[in-house]
Amino acid sequence: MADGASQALQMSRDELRRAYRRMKTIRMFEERVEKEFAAGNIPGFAHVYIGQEASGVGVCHDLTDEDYIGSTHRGHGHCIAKGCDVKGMMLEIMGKAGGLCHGKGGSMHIADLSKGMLGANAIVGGSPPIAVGAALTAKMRKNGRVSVAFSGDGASNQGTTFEAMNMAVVLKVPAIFVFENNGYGEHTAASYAVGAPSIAERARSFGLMADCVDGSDFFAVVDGMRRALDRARSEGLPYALETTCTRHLGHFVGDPQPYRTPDELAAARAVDPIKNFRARVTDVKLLDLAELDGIDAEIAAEIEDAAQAALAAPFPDLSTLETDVYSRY
Ligand SMILES: Cc1ncc(C[n+]2csc(CCOP(=O)(O)OP(=O)(O)O)c2C)c(N)n1
Ligand SMILES: [Mg+2]
Repeated sequence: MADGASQALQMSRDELRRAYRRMKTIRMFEERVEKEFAAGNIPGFAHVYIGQEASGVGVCHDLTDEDYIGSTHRGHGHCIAKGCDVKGMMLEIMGKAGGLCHGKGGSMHIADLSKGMLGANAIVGGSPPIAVGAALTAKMRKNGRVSVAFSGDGASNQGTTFEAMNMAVVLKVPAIFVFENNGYGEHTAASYAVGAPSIAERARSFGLMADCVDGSDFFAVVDGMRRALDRARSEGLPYALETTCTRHLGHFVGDPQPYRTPDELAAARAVDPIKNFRARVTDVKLLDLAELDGIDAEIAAEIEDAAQAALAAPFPDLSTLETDVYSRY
């Protein structure tokens, strides 16, 4: 397997810029979500993706708008990685009428079918069955699309996930199960709750080809996904990819995390996919720090604009209360 530096050399500058922009947009978007949540501007719950950016962005790097992803309750990063509009997301999370789902979905139900984003999902283990259904559609229509189910380590223990993996093998569909193992399901350590030696190992026992990569290393994730995509696109078969990540913050915004020691938290936060990426691409002199800092400034302005627009926007009108609730066929 090529190391990160040589993999960076094989990507165009535009590809690297796009990857950095997506990862940094996720980071700054989530920092703003934390702030607006604390200020009381976001209803419900918010689960941020800080520390896991390389996983979502690496997984989506070679996907097109036609490929599908199903997401989780921690879905903002997956949406941004798949190309969803940041302003539309901020409006949605604040419950505003101009949001991607007209302000009726909120943080845990953002969907954007124009980007192949089938939806965040508050049901832990909810996305694997949906992604298998989408993969079956792709198979029957012979359109070459693949379908990715994002799940966490906690979701990897759910019966829905087991059924979906079995069905993907039986039906021979191009479904890719991505397990983002950030070490915790809420407040319970994966080392306690995942009974198998590893999540990838357990997926293999279902008959899937499976792999485990460092989810804080964008290049390692892209590399793993290329193996998964090759199998899904050329053979139409499923794959499982475990990405090991660290959750820099609590389960939800405001979680005081009494179950993690200060040393453990400091070690988790020291693993930073964005710092890692900056070091890799500047080492090989493909991008320089000034250019990356310039991208940061552009993203900061974009997030500020999105937040101000969302704060100023109206809530949905009462007359639309019953629209967008059920799909009509
Ligand atoms: C079916 C179901 N059971 C329990 C919950 C409550 N719950 C919300 S998030 C979560 C933990 C999920 O952990 P993991 O899959 O590792 O994702 P992470 O939060 O680490 O991203 C639980 C148990 C739920 N939303 N749905
Ligand atoms: Mg987890």
